[in-house]
Amino acid sequence: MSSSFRSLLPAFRAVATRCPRSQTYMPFRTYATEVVDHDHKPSNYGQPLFQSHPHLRELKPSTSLHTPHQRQDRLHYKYRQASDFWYLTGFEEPDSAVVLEKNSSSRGYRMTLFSNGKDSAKEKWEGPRTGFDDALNIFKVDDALTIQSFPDQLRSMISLYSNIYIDLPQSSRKNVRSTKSLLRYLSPPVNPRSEYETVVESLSSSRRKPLAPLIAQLRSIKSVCEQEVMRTAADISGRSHAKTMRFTRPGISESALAAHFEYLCCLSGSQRLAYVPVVASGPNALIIHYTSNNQLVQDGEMILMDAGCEYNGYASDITRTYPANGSFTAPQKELYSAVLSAQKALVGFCTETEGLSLHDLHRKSCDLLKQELKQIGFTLHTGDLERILYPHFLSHPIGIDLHESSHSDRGETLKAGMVITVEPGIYVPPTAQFPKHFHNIGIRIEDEVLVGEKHPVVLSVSAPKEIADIEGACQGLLGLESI
Ligand SMILES: [Mn+2]
Repeated sequence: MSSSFRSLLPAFRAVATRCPRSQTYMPFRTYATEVVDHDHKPSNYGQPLFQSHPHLRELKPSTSLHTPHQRQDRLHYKYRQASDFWYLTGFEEPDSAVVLEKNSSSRGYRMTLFSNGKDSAKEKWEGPRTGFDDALNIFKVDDALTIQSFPDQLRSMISLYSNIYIDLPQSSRKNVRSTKSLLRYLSPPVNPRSEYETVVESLSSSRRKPLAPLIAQLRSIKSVCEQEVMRTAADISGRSHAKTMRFTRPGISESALAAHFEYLCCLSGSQRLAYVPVVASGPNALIIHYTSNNQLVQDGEMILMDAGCEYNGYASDITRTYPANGSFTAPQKELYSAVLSAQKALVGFCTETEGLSLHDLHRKSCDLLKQELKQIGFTLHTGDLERILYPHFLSHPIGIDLHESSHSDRGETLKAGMVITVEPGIYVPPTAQFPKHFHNIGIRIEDEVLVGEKHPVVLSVSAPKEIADIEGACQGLLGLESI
């Protein structure tokens, strides 16, 4: 059984739909009396302040930081169905639940969907809802019932079975015995809580088994249809990366690039971004999860852009690193080539016949990057690579969720039909142990790879990756325009 209610919001989605602060791209000047940390990247502060972000004039100490309107905006988020529930049903409305009962029918199970159903008064304000008759026909369920009847129905169903697969909400999993937290989760406000109490008590018995690990196994192998949707999602993101490269010029803000990317994805039919993009110019690229995206791009810097859209329920995840002015400098080119050749070798290992796990691939990525770095003049001591230069993992499974890894095992061998990311990176801090001409350069190259039996398929091929292609995209030589 699986249920989905509106009370759980993945934090990143709340952030993703927040409106970016408006910014100005005009050249600015400051005055000798203003204390400004010129060109300081990364910023010294945990928020944009006038000292680090002088182009944001509203941050001048005399201006108030927030308005009540901005605070209210942060409370809102765009509803997104729980992934496992959507995988099983395709149903996107909030306040819904589904029960699958094993039986001897030709299908092998009976499916009951609970939802709000039609309500003309509410629909006038909130938009249309699917009626129960339509639910039967469209979502191929055996029964479509009102969510109001869920506690009663669940109670009678539970008494019939010895094994009940159900996932408790994350927030109450830490304290499963806390009936109150589960009640808050299970209760739409209209139902008397006492009804749920009885049901929850019967669920707390030893008959209850976790459902999520079983669904995770199913979700890890993508059907041909899922592969096609993921290829489209990656294509939309890849083309948007290429066009954003063309759109980039020194002086533009990181947030303008993020907004441009999102705009392009939406134009191509994407419903939303799959995550808050990282648009890190220059030394900001050394911060792995840099999402403030609120500084200006300088001439001579590179931009590390980790961004992907969601399309028809599936996430995409691509990272490219490219020169702001369209041409790599010699050290940028040298370090980029090192990461690129490791990345391409790693993609080649993403087949079932190689028999590798994500852990194996990660170990290979460390070995390959060490070899590459030594060839371009790095002297590496134990731990330098893993702790300083490449502090993150190589890969994660991707699908309906960006990181489909909560129940996956990094030690499991790759199978045909899995989709994983391959994303090695090198981030060189300005310390004397590393060659000076690479200081403050951060590079990550991330593709989405469909594991094949004998051959890997790179889903994110539309995003330029070779040096000549990147410079061509930036300079407009590939026939690509910025919109
Ligand atoms: Mn990723």
